[in-house]
Amino acid sequence: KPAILSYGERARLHKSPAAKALLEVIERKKSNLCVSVDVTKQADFLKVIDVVGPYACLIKTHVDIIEDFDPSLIKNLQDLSVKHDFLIFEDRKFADIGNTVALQYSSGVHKIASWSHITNAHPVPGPSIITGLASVGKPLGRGLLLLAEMSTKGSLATGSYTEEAVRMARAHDDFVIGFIAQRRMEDVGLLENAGESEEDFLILTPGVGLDSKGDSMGQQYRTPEQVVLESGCDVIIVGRGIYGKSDNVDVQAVQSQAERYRTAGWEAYQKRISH
Ligand code: S5P
Repeated sequence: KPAILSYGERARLHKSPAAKALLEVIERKKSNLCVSVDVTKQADFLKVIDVVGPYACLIKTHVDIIEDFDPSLIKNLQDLSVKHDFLIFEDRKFADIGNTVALQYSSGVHKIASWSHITNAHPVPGPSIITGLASVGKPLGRGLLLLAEMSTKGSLATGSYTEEAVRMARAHDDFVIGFIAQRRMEDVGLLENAGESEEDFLILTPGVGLDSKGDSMGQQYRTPEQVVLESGCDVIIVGRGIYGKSDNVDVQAVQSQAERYRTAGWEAYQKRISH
């Protein structure tokens, strides 16, 4: 088996500005940790991000759950992204026809494309969802992830659906930079990048927790080691495992969890590339 390339080597080879930027941050900060900040108040949102920022390569948002949203939040988020050197991923999960998703991505209250380096979409409408989003995001140097699999119990995104997602990405690799998935998907030919192929999709994986196996609403957790080492994924996405209970942000606890997951993710990666 040929040696797996490091994040830094992959950054140098990558053609997508968004993928390149993410791989560079990962290498620079020695962090493959994406923190998902699913809290509903601006103040908590910014507080958590300021605490976890130094440990994260990427901050994942659901901007539509912020109750007191106003445009200043975006400016503050961007300032934190510069201060702590991370990229921004609005987890919008677009799922409509091309024309509609282009409007949802560019317009409305949130104007996602103007600030989010990376976003994601369900492949369910077919390739037109990619061309719709690309019409807005590509000129801005943004990148798209397709949801090829989900972390939840009973997910329908399996088998031929997952395969079709990979096929769609390959046909649009000028804008699609990778997948939300649970594994490398080598059965559909997604190889660990060994520098022998032009293709280099990133695999970002939610459903990661060290202390819990799931929640009461279908979420399922695996450990960073299972995700990065055993399943060959590139980035771990961790939410409640880090910020805990959103109604009471304990800065000390949030910081130590971020540090813990960052270390676990990076150690799993080091084991993977040394194999
Ligand atoms: O399959 C998925 C895809 C996503 S993007 N499963 C997920 O859980 N997510 C998102 O990851 C979900 O929307 C949430 O924001 C985060 C997981 O949060 P946690 O608190 O369970 O770690």
